[in-house]
Amino acid sequence: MTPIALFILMLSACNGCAPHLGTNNNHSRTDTSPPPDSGDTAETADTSARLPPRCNSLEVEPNDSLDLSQPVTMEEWWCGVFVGTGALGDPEFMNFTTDQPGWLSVAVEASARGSSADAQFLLYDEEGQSVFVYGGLATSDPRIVIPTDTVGQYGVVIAESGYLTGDDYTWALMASQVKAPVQWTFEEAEDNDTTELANPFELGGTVFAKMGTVGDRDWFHVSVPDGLQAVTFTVEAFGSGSPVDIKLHIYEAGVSKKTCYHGVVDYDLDPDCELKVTTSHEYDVLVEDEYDTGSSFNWYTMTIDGVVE
Ligand SMILES: [Ca+2]
Ligand SMILES: [Ca+2]
Ligand SMILES: [Ca+2]
Ligand SMILES: [Ca+2]
Repeated sequence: MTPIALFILMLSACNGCAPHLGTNNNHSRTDTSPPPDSGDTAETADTSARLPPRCNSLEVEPNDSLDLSQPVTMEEWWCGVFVGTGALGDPEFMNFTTDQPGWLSVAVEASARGSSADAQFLLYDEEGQSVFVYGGLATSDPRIVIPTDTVGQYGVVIAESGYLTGDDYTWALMASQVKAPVQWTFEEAEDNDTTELANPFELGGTVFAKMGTVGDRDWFHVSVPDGLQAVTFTVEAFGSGSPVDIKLHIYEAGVSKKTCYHGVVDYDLDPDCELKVTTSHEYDVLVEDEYDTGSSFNWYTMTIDGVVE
């Protein structure tokens, strides 16, 4: 069973509930008490002396279904352990509420803290949007950084990739407000899904955009001046915490010239490519999500610039 199948199974197991936080679980941000039916609260009342390093609070089992999802406070490390002998390991359902729009970071640390666990998580919001978050390029610990336009509740399901459990299979979760990890000069204007609707792009600018829906296609058009040797197209997304894997198709005067999948090194998922300028000065760029996952979590920026001869 793949990790994705595991998550789907876990979510479908809870009374057929969709991945959203229902009214039965409507804890406020300041209410850090466990859900009503989650068992004896004494388990948290007496843990201060036993808190592991760099942990503000501990999970409360059972938290293995949406109904038992545990509210956690933002800006704090919530720590737990994958324990037990269930076929699906020990899923950890947690939730938190943002109190202001802005950028949100959700991070799970395991291997960075010496844990044996290969942690992954599913993040979902009240709209029913969800995203799977795996380890990054330099670490097996998963983290996501996304813009949040509105306040609201988010759910996190943390799981061990092989459903393994044990005393050394620890994890730590923190949701926090962060600064925007990127800068931009303008935002995309949908609908830009065809060449005719391409957003005009000024050389030297940076667009902020999203692969917002399944099937989203973002077209941009740039005219470049005389005297350029090449045009560069640089994406920032996965490397700055976005879950999206972007690819670019570049057209010169309507003719397909290049498809860019990654950066200078193959394992950098963010395209960074260059096209030599020939006789034409008209370029169109089609931005696509490699896996067409489509959600408002899937942000990216793209800079188009010129290389002078
Ligand atoms: Ca646990
Ligand atoms: Ca659990
Ligand atoms: Ca878009
Ligand atoms: Ca679009």
